[in-house]
Amino acid sequence: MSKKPSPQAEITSLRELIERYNHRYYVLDDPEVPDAEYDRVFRALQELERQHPDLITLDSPTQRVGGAPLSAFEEVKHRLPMLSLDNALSAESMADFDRRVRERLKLDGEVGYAAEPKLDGLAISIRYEDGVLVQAATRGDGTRGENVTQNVKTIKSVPLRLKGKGWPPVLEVRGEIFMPKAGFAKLNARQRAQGDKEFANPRNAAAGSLRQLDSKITASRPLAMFCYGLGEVEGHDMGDTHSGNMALLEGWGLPISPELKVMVGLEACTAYYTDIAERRDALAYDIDGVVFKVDRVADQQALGYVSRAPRWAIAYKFPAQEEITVVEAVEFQVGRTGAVTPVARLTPVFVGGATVSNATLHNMDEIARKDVRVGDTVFVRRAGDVIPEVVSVVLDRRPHKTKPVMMPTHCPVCGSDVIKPEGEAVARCSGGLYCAAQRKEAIKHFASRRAMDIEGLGDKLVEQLVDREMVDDLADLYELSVEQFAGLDRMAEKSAQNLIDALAKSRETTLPRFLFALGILGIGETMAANIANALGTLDAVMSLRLTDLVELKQSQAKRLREVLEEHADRKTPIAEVIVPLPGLKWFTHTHALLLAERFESVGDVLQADADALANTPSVKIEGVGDVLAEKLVTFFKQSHNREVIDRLVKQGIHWPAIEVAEAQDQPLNGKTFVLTGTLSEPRDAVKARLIALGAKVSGSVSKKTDYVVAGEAAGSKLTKAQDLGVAVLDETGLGKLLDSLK
Ligand code: D41
Repeated sequence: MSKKPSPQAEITSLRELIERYNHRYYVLDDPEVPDAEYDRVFRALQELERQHPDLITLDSPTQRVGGAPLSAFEEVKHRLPMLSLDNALSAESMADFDRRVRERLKLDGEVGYAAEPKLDGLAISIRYEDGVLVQAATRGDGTRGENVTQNVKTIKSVPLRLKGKGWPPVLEVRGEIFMPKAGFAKLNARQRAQGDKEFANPRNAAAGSLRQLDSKITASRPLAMFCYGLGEVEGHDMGDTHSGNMALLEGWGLPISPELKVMVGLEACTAYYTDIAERRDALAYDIDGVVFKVDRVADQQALGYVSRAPRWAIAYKFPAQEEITVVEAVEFQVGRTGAVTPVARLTPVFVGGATVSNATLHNMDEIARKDVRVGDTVFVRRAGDVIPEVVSVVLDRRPHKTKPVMMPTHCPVCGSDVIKPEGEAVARCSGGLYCAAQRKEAIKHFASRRAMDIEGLGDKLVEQLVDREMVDDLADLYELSVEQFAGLDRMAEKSAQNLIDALAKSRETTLPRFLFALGILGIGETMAANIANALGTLDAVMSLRLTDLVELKQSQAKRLREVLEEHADRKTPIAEVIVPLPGLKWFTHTHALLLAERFESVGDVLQADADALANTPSVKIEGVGDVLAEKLVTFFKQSHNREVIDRLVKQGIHWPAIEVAEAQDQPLNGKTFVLTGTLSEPRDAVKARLIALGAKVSGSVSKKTDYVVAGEAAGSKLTKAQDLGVAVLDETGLGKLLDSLK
């Protein structure tokens, strides 16, 4: 029988085990054991340390969160200064940097650079003595920083004790502390739920978290760190290259960037920069450029420093995504659905690689929340291909006598009333297609690539057509002649003819495209396809009744009769039954319409037996609920809509017949898929294939999801699927599943 280990031996082995689990989980992103097992081991260590308090050491994992809140941070003088980084903001200045390096090193050939994304976080210095974390300090002014040891120790990817062998007795590492995007989103959701202030961006959240005097708060924040360099090193030589040194750190359990690579020569560096720029949004953390460092340490020493910045390193930054500028005016735009959106007209500013002179303010609630006023200096943000937006106001720079922005009471385009339904954020122009703005947007949508795909009928042209009253409705488009088109600004005979040809070509379409092109509120591409595939013909769609789509459940029918019995006169026409009915929360306008399709008066409803009152729906369309059903039926009921559709069909718009599949025949019927990450073919193509097999494709993961198909760089949806125990398929897995259905 083996002897029971001493408490000291047991404590040591538990600590090693926990640090190994931490490393696997937080650094390698490859958990070794389930959370419950981790918790068990952790509690066992806590218990042993409680029994033997004399055995507690600073590097014990139980000491990550500990001690009372500080009253202030101590100052720390860096043994070696923390250097700053020079910036390159253009390809030319990046090329200049490389040329200077080659000249100073008197090299003919190309230089090897260690390259990695530039994290948008906070620089930190962490000191290990005899392998144990003894101090962590912020960069401060580069010479003196703040002692944030307690806080840094709460970051699980930072080892409290170095792994393996061969580390120098004194090892100071430098790196960046940051908050991954997913953790930032969760933190802000939590702040919002608690009524606390949200953070503007992950960098601010990381800074705020690291600067907490109470390390328990820091411990609750999802911080991470990557090492990017060395500070003081004593008692042991490090390697000859920066990349080699980073590999050593990695071997000792320190986190380094998974993107770190050596690039030889300027051209390779530029390619690396472009690649990272393209993958920027898919990365799990915010970055603002790429850092290049001459890889050979001897070359670094030969190059030296100028005023605290190494001559051997450069940050090649992405164009700024945030800038400040002035709001010159706030105007209101009317969209296709009548939504009146406030837009800020800005003093033009170069941001995120383009000049921005307009930014969306979303809606009045947003304006009020940010308190944006005309004359204000504001931060504008433009990331990737998203619409530029106003992020916040610089209140210090607000001029005198500004007034809050008000929503106009009348549509700025057609003068109709602007209506904002209670509880909704969006105000709408009530003018419908009477409103030129809505008409323009409806036509632009109709002509767009994914709708009727009328090539060459761009926004500017549509605006002219409506402004000159040449087009009042969608059908008018097909009645125009070459001469009429040629009379427009910037239109030659040739392009007018091209447009006529494009219109002719667009006549051959599909029913889903046509339904989508009509621009019915709430009917997107997927829904249009679902409707077309369920019903097969335009006639079937146009003759839908609410009773075909919406079901009144037995229990609801029963309750409805009770309430009507009590509250309504039998002679009251159904259309006049007051909504909401007292004591019947679910009884909406839709239900009143539903009844009105079948019953004249309250008396008729009361006479019908419960079975007859409860509808059995004859058509089930995936995703079409009560609200959408009502919009759909109402749209096709309106005579002007029917008339436009009739004329479009008379002008030769046609599509191939659709075979209506019996729902039960479809192999993936009733299965819900979520697609995430980058797939090897367009997501829409995969989606279409799944829908064709009867599946539903949803945008978010829930317990009802049957499969999550995860491509490259899948993020939070994949994590959620794993949390909920939803089956996850990679593309190969999906291929196999589809093959098995053949
Ligand atoms: O990702 C970063 N923010 C980053 C910052 C990085 N990847 N490498 C860096 N390398 C250095 C030198 C070359 C001085 C070791 C840095 C920084 N410095 C840095 N961060 C803040 C100031 C300087």
